[in-house]
Amino acid sequence: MKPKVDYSLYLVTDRLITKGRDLLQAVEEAIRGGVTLVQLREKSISSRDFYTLALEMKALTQKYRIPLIINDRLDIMLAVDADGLHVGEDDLPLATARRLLGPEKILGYSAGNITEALRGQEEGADYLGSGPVYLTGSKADAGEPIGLTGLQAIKESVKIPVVAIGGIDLARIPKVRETGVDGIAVISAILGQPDPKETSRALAEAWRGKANL
Ligand code: TZP
Ligand code: MG
Repeated sequence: MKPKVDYSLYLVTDRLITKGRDLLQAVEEAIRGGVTLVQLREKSISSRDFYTLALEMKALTQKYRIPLIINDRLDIMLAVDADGLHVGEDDLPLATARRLLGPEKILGYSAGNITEALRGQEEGADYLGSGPVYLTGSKADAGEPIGLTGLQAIKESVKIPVVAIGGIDLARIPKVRETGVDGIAVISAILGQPDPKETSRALAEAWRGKANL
């Protein structure tokens, strides 16, 4: 049986945003602060370096018993036996990825509109990453923000979990949460901050509706 996944605070990595600090250390602090799953998403990196980093990230996420998702690279996902794969429109087709992954692994899909969301659900995605909700400085080709209205429309069109991504920070959490989505995915709101542990704790508390914003 596929384990039930807590998508509430989804950390997506970018080793270039940690301002010189070690990525693994920053991710460990973030997990200790309350991150519920991690996606290793690294661009401009050799296959060998990606593989080595993925192995290290696997050991880390295993230590804290949270899932590790690999962005795009099915070969690396299989090589390190990660918990899942995240693909977008320009990557391997979902059905192909699902066939190679088997039924037990988590398969995520980037959906920026209802058409893509329905396709993702139809073709075997376990969850959708939807955005960018707001403007983001972390993905050059992210496209126009879909806003809270676009996000809510996607959430209401599918049965699988939807994770909001793009420009989400502490102050924006209440409004994002009101759309009914299952979690938030962030890069800079955690890895771009000086204290990833405290920032993650604040984001997790805000998601649970406990913070004073
Ligand atoms: N996909 C859509 S927006 C985005 C990705 C990977 C970047 C999110 O980064 P940030 O810093 O949380 O806006
Ligand atoms: Mg991709």
